[in-house]
Amino acid sequence: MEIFKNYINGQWVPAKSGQTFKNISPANHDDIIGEFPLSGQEDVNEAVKSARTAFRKWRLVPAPKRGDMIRIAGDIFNRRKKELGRIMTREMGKPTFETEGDVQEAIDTAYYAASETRRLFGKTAPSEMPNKLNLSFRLPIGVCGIITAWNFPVAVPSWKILPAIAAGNTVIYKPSKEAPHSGVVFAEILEEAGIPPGVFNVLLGKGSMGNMLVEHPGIDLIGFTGSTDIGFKIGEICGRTNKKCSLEMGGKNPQVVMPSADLDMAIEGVLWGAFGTTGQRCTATSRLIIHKDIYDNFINMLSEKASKLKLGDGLKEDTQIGPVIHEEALKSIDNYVKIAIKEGGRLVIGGERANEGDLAKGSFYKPTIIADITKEMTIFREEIFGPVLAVSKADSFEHGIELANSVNFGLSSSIYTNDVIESCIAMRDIEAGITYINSPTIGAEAHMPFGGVKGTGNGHREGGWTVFDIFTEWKTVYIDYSGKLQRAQIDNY
Ligand code: UN1
Repeated sequence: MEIFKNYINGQWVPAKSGQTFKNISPANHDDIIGEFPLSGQEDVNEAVKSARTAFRKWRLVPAPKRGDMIRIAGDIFNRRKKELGRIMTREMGKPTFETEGDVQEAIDTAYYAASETRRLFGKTAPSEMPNKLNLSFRLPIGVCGIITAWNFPVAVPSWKILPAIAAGNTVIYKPSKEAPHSGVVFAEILEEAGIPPGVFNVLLGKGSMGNMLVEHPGIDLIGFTGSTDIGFKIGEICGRTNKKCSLEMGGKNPQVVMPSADLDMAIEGVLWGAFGTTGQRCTATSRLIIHKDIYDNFINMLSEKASKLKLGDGLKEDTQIGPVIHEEALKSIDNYVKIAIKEGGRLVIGGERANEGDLAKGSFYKPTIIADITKEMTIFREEIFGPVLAVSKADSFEHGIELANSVNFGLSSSIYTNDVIESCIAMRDIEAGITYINSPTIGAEAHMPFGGVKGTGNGHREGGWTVFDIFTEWKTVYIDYSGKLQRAQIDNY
């Protein structure tokens, strides 16, 4: 069996305790991917020491030079795209066309972050006083702890890690325990790109080790993508330990469909938004809100297409939908479906595990549509993270927007309409960080701000230029060349 290691200070090392954990493929439980170090406090201390030491030099490397290395990392991600795609599919399940897309997002992020190193603009402003210059510019923050989920094992970490390093920070990265191999390849790529020892470190392990990172006084910032429960806990610890903290948490993303929409296109949109990545995206379409005039017809057309989606091992060419991540997730998804039916939801298709033929080897769940969901019901409100779509009826456009907003999350959203007034009102009034007009809730682009409102986030935006607001802070400088003491607020008034 392949044995994997941590990457600390440019060295590949086992956990100090010698302990390991195994990871298996969700598409085939007999396929053991390897043994990974189960890191603990000593490993965290070592990585923090390495990242702190490296920070002293890395912050002084000119930003465009740091950008050159990030650009090379983008080239290597590109070169290894197919191979890395297969590694990711094997460990987390989504089909290779999706995992290659995931790597593509990292490539785009690398090139974007590299170019931003020549554009980390500061500002100058007039002084209140003569012969004085006021300016303000960005500086890196220090050591960043990055903790991410398994569903985008390369793209989501790249959104944080690459801009963090480009801006002059150093990083300790804890990949999810369900996607550790992708984390190892991430380190191999940055190593080959010439990122110096200690600037980027990878620690493999479980949630308890992530907690050690969040608690560690030698870490200045935590960047997290994952569940709302864990995110809120991280936020509390970062408040107590005074760390900057950027949280990307759950979603309950709606697609609203109005009668004026191109219905075939709206169906294609919801099929991809709800069942792509087996519904395991924080941006997944988990609620479909249909205007009453087209409600029955739309559900019929949609369920016919959804029941034909091909489930299978993501490594097979013809697979459209992969497994869910593990048995525990499958049980939780199934439990949500049972609750929905008990609360009065109408099961249209799916609602059970898929175990025909080879599917029995893994954790597969049939694409599921449950109609007549009202806003009081559990599956209207709670994130399921699986291939389950809750369908609700809207009496009017205004009611559709009200339903869209009647949850505690606000990441992504979508409306299908050909009415210009409805689309403008939706852009303004849907409570979400992202609104798509006539396209599904998934598919954010690397150079645009990404993040959510309400229970989804804590006010930060990754992606695009805004990610540098997370990974830098402002230094203000006053240069007085008057040759005498000028007292602000006193001599000039
Ligand atoms: C996530 O699910 O955590 O917009 C990120 C999208 C992808 C990213 C999803 N580009 O769906």
